Amino acid sequence: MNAIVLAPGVTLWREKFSRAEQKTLLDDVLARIEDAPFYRPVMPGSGNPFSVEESNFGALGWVSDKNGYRYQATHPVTAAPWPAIPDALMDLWREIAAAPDPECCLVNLYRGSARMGLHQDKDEKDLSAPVVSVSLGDDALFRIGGTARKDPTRSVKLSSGDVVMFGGPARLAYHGIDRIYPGGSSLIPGGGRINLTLRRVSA
Ligand code: MD6
Ligand code: FE
Repeated sequence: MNAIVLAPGVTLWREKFSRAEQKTLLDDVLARIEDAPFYRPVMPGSGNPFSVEESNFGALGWVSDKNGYRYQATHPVTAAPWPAIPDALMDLWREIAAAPDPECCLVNLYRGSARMGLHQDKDEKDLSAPVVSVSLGDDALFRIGGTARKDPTRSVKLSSGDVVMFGGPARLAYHGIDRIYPGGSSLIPGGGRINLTLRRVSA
């Protein structure tokens, strides 16, 4: 498929999931969310709420609370184990990642003015595996930089069905979501954007 290399180690596939595949994946995701509802994490220390709501699929979920960031096997509100990662996402990972199976699929829900500040994905023990992310719903302005916070950044609009992979020299690149463009997609009931981020956690 038409892979676009945005920077060394950063690859983008436009509409890797067709509209029909997006709908099937979304239905699967929302069914699993019934068992692991979105909740609003808070920042370590300050306790300020995230503007995104989150959940997870897989053996380990990424969570943030007053005590810090970590991976844990259970939902922080329901205490239930996370649902399994959808097959379509396992298939995607096996097609492009060239690494042992992912253990975490972080699910981010952006509504309204939700955004995600510039960050590194660095809570995983295995930094040799890439991180793979799938966008569904409204467009988003994604910003990527280098491995230092002060490095120059570039911005790219991500649309429903797009897939981004960070690996190798870009595994610890700073990145974030500056804004969502509301109302552009009818995929998600109630509007907004869902991002699914697949990660290998253990070495
Ligand atoms: C998002 N994505 O697209 C947030 N992380 O909503 C991420 O934080 C991300 O897209 C690592 C690799 C790819 C990503
Ligand atoms: Fe990230």
